Amino acid sequence: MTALDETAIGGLGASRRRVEDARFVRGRGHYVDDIHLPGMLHMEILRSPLAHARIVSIDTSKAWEIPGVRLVLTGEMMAQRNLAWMPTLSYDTQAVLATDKVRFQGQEVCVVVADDPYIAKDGCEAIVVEYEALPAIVNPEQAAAPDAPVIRDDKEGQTDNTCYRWEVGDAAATERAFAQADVVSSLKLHYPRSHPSPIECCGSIADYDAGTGKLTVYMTTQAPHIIRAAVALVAELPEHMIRIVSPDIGGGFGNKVPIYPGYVAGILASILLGKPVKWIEDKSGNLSSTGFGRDMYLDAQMALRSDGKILAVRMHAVTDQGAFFADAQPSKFKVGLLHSAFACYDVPVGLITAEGQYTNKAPGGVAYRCSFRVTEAMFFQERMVAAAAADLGIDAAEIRRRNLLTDDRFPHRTAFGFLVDSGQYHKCLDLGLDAIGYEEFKRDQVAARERGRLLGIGISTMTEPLGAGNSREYDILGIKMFDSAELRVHMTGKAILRTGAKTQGQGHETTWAQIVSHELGIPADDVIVEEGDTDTAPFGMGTYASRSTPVAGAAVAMVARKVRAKARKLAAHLLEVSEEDVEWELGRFYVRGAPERGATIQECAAAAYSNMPDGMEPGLENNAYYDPPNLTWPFAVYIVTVEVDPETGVWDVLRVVAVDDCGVRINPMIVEGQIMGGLTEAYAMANMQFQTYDADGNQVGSNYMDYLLPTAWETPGFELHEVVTPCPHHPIGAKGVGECAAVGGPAAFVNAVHDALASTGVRNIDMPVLPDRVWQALQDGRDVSGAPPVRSDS
Ligand code: MCN
Ligand code: CUN
Repeated sequence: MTALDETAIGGLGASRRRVEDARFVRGRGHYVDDIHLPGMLHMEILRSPLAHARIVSIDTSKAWEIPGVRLVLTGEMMAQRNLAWMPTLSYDTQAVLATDKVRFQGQEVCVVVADDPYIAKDGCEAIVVEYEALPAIVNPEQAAAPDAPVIRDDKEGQTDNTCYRWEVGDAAATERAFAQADVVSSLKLHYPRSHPSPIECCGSIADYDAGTGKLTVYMTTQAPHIIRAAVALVAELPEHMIRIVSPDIGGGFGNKVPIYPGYVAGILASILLGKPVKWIEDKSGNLSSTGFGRDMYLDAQMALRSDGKILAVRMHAVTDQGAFFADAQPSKFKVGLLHSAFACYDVPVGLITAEGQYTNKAPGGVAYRCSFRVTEAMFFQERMVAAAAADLGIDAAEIRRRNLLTDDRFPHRTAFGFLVDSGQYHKCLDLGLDAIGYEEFKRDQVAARERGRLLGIGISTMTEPLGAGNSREYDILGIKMFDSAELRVHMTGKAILRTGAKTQGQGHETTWAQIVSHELGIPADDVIVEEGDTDTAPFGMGTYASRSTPVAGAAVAMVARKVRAKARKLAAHLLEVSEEDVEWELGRFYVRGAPERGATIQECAAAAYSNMPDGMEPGLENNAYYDPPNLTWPFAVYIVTVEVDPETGVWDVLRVVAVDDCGVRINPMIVEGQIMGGLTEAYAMANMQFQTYDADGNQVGSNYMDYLLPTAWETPGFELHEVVTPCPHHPIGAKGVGECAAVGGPAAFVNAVHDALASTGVRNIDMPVLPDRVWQALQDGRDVSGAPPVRSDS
C-alpha cells in the first residue's frame, strides 16, 4: 500500500462536482418556505407608502374583523413589550414597527398574522393608517442642508442628519506630498445603490414551544450564531433556549446578514400565539426594504509625479445610510474597510475622511458582495488610477506597472494600516495583458476610431482584505471575529464535519470535505458537512466578507490535524511501535524504515472505538477555533474591451479577461464559478442594475421590470486565468475569493466605456452606465451624474 492519489479521493485541488447540486438542480433543496409545521400561521407586513411622514393614527379594527386573522401587531403594541426598536449591527437603533414616524418608503408599519398568507394580506389592506407627510430627503447633500428636517428625531441628542464621521491616514504628511506633486488628478463620482436580490427572498418561521419554553427559528440567515446572540439580547430569552436553523439558502450575497423587522415581529407573534408563525417576504418587499449596497459619493485627489508615480491620495467619502445605520461591519470601522483602497499600490501616504448621512431610504448598507465596503474602495481606486493615467497621458497599463507593489515588498504595510500578506501582481498583470492582446487592441482602437468606431479597453487591478478577524481588531457588537470546526470520525472511517460558517450556494459541503480529505486521506465522499443549526454547529460568525475559507476553512484544516494527531497514537498502538517511529502519508501511517507495515486512517478510526490502548479516551473527534493572524489578500486583474455605439450610447462587451490569484485553490471549478458569478454581477452593476429614488422618496427599482438582472443572454463570456501565490499564514495556503470579481469587476467595465469616450473630454458617467447617459455624455461632452433624485417619470 502507498499514499493515495489526492485528486482521485477528492482532495485539495480536485474539481470535484458540487455535492449540493444533486438536490439543488433537481428542485430538491430544502428552503425555509418548504417547511410546514403543524398549526402554522402566516404573517404579512404592511409597509409605508410614504418616505417620510408622521403617523397620526392607525386603525386596525377592520383587520381584526376578517375571519382567519389571528393577530394584528402595531408599533405601539411592540413598544409595550419594549420591542418597537431593535439594535442594529452598527450600534444604532432601527424601528421594528413604526411608532412615531415612517422614515422610508417600504418601512414596516404593522404585521397581520392569519390562517393563510392571503388572509394576512387582506388584513394588511384593511388597516387604515393616517399619515402627515413630511419632506423627503433622498441624498446626503439634502440631508446636510442647514434647514433639513431631522430624520432621526427619535434619538436623544441628534440635532442633524449626520450619522457618523470617520478618518484614517496622515493629514499633515498627505498635505506635504500634495505640495510636491507635478500633477493633481481629481475625480468625483457616485457609486449607486444596488441590491443583492437573491433568488430566495428573506423569511422565517418562528416556533415558540410554550411547553418547553424553547424558541426555534428557521430562517434565511448567513450568520445563525449572531442572530441567536441578538435574539437573546433583544427578546431577553436565555441563549440556550434559542435555536436558529438556517436550512438551504437561495443565495445571500450579503442580503441575509442583517436582522430584519420581519424576523423580530414573527418571533413575538409566535410567543403571543403559541403557534409557529411563517413570514416569507415578497420580491418587492425584498428589493425595497432589505440590505442595499453602496450609495457612496467620492470626492478624491491624487498627487502624482509626471512619470506616473503616485505620491499620495486624498479621498472624501459620503455615505447615504438610509433611515437607520444598519451596516454589518467590524465595530471599529465606520465605513467598513474602505481604507483598503490602494493596498495593492505603493502609495506612501494618504488621508481618507468619511461621513454618513441619514436619508429617507431603506437601511441595511454594506451588503452585496463587498467585504465591508471594499467594493467601493476598489472601484474608487481603479477609477482614480484610470483618470490619473488620462490626465498624465500615460498608458493605463503602464501607470499600474509603475505603482503596483513588486514581489519583494511583502508583507507590505499600507498607508492606512493594513498588512498585505503576499502576491505576484506584475505577473498577474502581464498575464492579463497578454491574454487580451493589449498592444494589438490599442492599435486596432486607433484604426477603428479613424473609421468612426468607438472601441475601449478598461483595466482593473485590485487586492482585497478577506477573512475578518483577527480578533484583536475585528468584532461585531463586541463579539470577536473568529471561527470554528468540529470533526467526528465514525468507527467505519466515515465522518461528519460541522462549522460555524453558513453556505448560501458557495459550495461548502463540497469544499470543506476536500480539506478533510487533504489532511486525513478520507475520501471526500465519506465526509458529510453540516452548517447552520446553532444547536449542533460550533460557534462561528457566519459567511460573508468571503471569510469562510480564510477562517472556517482554516479551522477545518486545524481540527483535521488534531484528529490526525490522535490517529497517530492509535496507529502506533496498532503497529506496536512507539509514536516517534510512525510516519504519515496521505491516508495512512507506516513504520519508519518498514513502509509496508502500516495502518490506514480507517483502521485507526475502527481502533478508536474497538481497540484503543489502555488508558486512552475512546472516540476520534475534536474541535478547533481559529483566530486568523491576518486577513488574506487575493489579487486580481480584470480587463474588458467594449464597443460603444455613438448613435445610441449602447455599449457591447467584446471580451472579458480575468486573472485571479486566490492562493491555493481548494476546488478550481468552484473558484471559477465564483469568479464567473462575480463578473456577471459586476457587469450588471456597471450596465443595468439601477435602484434609485425620485424627489418624493419613491423608490424606482423595486421590481424586476425596473431593476434589471442579467440573464445568460445579456451576460458576456469570461476568459479565466490563474496565478497561485499561497497565503503565507493560512494552514493550506488558501485566500478568499467569493467577492473578488464583483469587487474588482465593475471598474474594468466602466473604465472600458470611458476609454472609448477618451477624446470627448468626458471624465465620469455614473453607474449604471446606461445608454442614455452615454448618449447624453457624447452629445454634451460633459459628465453625467446618476445621483438621486431622478425625475419620477424617467
Ligand atoms: N474556495 C476555494 N479555494 C479558495 C477559495 C475559495 O475552493 N482558495 C471555495 C470555497 O471553499 C467556497 C467558495 O470557493 O466553496 C467561496 O469561498 P470564500 O471565498 O471563502 O467565500 P465564502 O464561502 O465566505 O462566501 C461568501 C462570499 C460572499 S461574502 C458573497 S456576498 C457571495 C459569494 O460568496 N454570495 C454568494 N458567492 C456566492 N455564491 C453563491 N452561489 N451564492 C451567494 O449568495
Ligand atoms: Cu458584503 S456581501 Mo457578502 O459579505 O455576504
